[in-house]
Amino acid sequence: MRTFKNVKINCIQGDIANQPDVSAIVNAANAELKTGGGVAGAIHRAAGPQLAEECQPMAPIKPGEAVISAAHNLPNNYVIHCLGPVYGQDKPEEKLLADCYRNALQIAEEHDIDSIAFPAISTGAFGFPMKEAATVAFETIKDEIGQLKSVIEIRFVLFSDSDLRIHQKILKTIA
Ligand code: AR6
Repeated sequence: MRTFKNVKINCIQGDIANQPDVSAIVNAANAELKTGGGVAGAIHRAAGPQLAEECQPMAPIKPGEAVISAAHNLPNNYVIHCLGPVYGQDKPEEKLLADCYRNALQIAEEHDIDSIAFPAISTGAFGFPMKEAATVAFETIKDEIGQLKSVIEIRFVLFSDSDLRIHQKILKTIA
């Protein structure tokens, strides 16, 4: 766990679709804002079909963009959907991934959200190397932290133990 300017950042191993104590969870979405594999599949399954219905008019979104919806059958208040870059295809990848984190936090602020859980966007089907993605995520969040007023807790939910360890290690090194 690290605290920057009163904002707590922590990393846990778990399922992003089972974080009942945060106000918003972030979806590693597809452009169409439909269900899919990985995070998008888990979130849409848990939220129910109304999630895709609500999102449909907002689609398609572009890499780096974020949009917000209700959470339907999920135990949260909101889902913030981010389209990460496909590694090796959507360029510059690092900027587009940073845009996801920046835009998600900005939307969270606009909705007075106090706690938000992120998955490791782009690191599954989209192929972003885990260490590089974690570095971009934490550096971007640290840069944004001075702008945050409502968000006081940021959680990273990693699927595997090795992904958790990578994130914990990189979080420690952020100056
Ligand atoms: N909770 C937390 N992390 C998870 C979960 C979960 N339930 N499931 C997977 N991960 P991905 P992307 C990890 O592929 O790379 C989808 O099919 C996973 O191990 O979900 O942004 C969409 O429809 C990996 O580290 O997202 C899009 O087409 C990370 O979450 C596309 O994949 C992200 O994996 C988006 O690809």
